[in-house]
Amino acid sequence: MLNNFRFLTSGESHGKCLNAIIEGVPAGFEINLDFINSELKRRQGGFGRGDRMKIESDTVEIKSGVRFGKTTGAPICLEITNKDFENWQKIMSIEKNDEFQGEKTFTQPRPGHADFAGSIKYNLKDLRDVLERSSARKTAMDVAIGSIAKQILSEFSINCSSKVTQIADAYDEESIKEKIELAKNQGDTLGGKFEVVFENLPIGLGSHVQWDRKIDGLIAHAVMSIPAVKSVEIGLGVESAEVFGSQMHDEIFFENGKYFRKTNNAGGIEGGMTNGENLVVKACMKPIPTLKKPLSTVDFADNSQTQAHFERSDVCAVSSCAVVAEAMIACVLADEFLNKFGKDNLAEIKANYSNRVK
Ligand code: EPS
Repeated sequence: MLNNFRFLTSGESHGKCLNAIIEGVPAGFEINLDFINSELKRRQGGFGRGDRMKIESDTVEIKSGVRFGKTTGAPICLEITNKDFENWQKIMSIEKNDEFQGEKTFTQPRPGHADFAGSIKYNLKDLRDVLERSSARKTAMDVAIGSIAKQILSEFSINCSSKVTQIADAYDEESIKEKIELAKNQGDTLGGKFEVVFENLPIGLGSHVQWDRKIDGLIAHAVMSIPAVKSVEIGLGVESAEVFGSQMHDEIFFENGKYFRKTNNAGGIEGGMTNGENLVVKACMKPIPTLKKPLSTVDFADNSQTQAHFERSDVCAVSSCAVVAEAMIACVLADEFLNKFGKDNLAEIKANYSNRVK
C-alpha cells in the first residue's frame, strides 16, 4: 500500500519478540531512540489496561540501517522483546515438541475476535495459532515504526497529538474512569472514540487523480487496520451528512501572502489532498472482544454450545489505540511526503521542500 516508506512486521503476542523491516527511509535523518521508547511507553499506559502491561516495559532495539545516530538509506530492522515470552517458551516452541503441544490450546472462539474466521480460513485447530498473531500486542511495533515516520515529519515541523473524546457514554476524565471501573467489576470491556491532529502539513500530499492515491482513503485504510477500530472520520465526518453545503465548506481567504480558512470542517483534506489546514482524524474503537464474563460461543472441538475463551485482557484500551493511530497516520504522511519531496537523502528533500514553500 505504501510505496516509499514501506514496512512489514512479524511476531506473536507471546513469542520471543516483534520484528519489523522498514524500507525507504532516506539517508541523513537523525533517529532518537529515546523518542521511540517514550512513544512505546505512551502506548502501554492508560486507565483500563490489563496485567500484561505490568510485565512488559517495551523498548526497541535498532538492528540495522542506522549508523552514528543517522539513517544511511538502508532498510531499518527493529526488534521489541516480549518479556512475557519467558513464561510461554514451551507453549510457543518453534521446534516440534509433543510434550507441550496440547498445552494452552483452546477451541472456543471469542465473538468479535479473529479466532472464528481465522481458524476456518487457515485450517488451524488450535485457536492459539490465530490469537497469537491477531493480538493487539503487534501494535507495539506499529508505534515504533510510526515514531520513525514522526521523526522524518518533525524535521519539517510537522507534529501530532491525540486525545480520547468518549468512552461509552462518558466524556470527562472522572466519568470515564467510573465507567471503566464499572466494566471491570462486571467482567466486561468498553470501547470509545478518539481524535488525532497533525499540524503544519504542506499543501498537496495525496492526489485527486486516482482512487488509490487519495490521502483520506490511505489514512482510513491505515487507521481501520488497527485492531478493533470500526470507523474513521475526517473533519466533521458523519456529521457532515446533517448540514447545508454553506455550513460545511471552509471559505478561502488570502492575507499577508498566505491562504487561510476560518473553519476546518474538511479536517485538512479536500479532493484527496492535504489543503494546508490541520489534519483531523476521528475514529471509534469497539469494546475488546476478550471478556472476563465470557459470551456464548460454539466449541469447535464438538460444536457444543459453550463459553468463549478467556485468559486475561484489557478492560479498555482506547487511549493506547489513539497512540497507535498517530503512528499509522504518520506512516502514511511520511510516505506521501517522501513521494512529493524526494526519497534519497535529507539535504535533497530539504531543498525541494524549501523551494516549494517559497
Ligand atoms: C496487548 C497485549 C495482549 C493484550 C492486548 C494487547 O497481551 P495478553 O494477551 O498477554 O494479555 O493485553 O490484546 C488484546 C486485548 C487483544 O484482544 O488482542 C498489547 O501489548 O497491547
